[in-house]
Amino acid sequence: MPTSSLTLNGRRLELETGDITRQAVDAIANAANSALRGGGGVDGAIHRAAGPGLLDELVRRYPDGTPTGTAVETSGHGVAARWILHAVGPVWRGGSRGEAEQLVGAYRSCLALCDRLGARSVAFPAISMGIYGYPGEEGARTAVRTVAQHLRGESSLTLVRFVLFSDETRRLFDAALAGKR
Ligand code: AR6
Repeated sequence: MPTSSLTLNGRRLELETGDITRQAVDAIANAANSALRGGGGVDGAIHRAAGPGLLDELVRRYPDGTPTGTAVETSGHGVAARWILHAVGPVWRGGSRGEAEQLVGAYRSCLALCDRLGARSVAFPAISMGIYGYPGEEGARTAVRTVAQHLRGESSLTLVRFVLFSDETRRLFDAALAGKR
């Protein structure tokens, strides 16, 4: 599927189908859990691609992990990106437990880290939309809206790319992006 994109304030928001571990961008985001000790899904793939130095850095710098709705950074180790942003999205529990605010928080924390680090490009997976069970349509809309809001303001970022692992997830993000045009 070809890349879809939207330009906001001279900055690009792109959608791509693929594997986030292979992205040549300044930073990639990881859909982690609050313990920050690795896991399945995209977290497992990133740890495999980065190598054992990633877990060593997480254990050393973040002994207590990080709360749901926040993110922390490490270096990229074996991946092409310079930084990995470990974001913790919510587990879906029906929608009345602050899940939406926590999902927004996970994306915003990554975007704020990018600005602090001076990153110009970042790639995101569909945080919480796998093992954590966040409903697809709502998750995609929240992700696109949160990034679009950030790109309309001041930021070091000139490119934000969502890297979607399946055609179904890609379709949900395409629909969310179409709603922004
Ligand atoms: N590149 C891009 N996206 C991917 C990749 C990849 N290589 N692999 C999977 N995805 P999930 P969550 C997609 O389950 O829901 C872990 O155990 C996947 O298809 O990885 O936030 C953590 O340690 C889905 O669309 O993350 C946590 O315990 C999206 O990434 C928990 O899972 C997110 O799915 C976090 O669950």
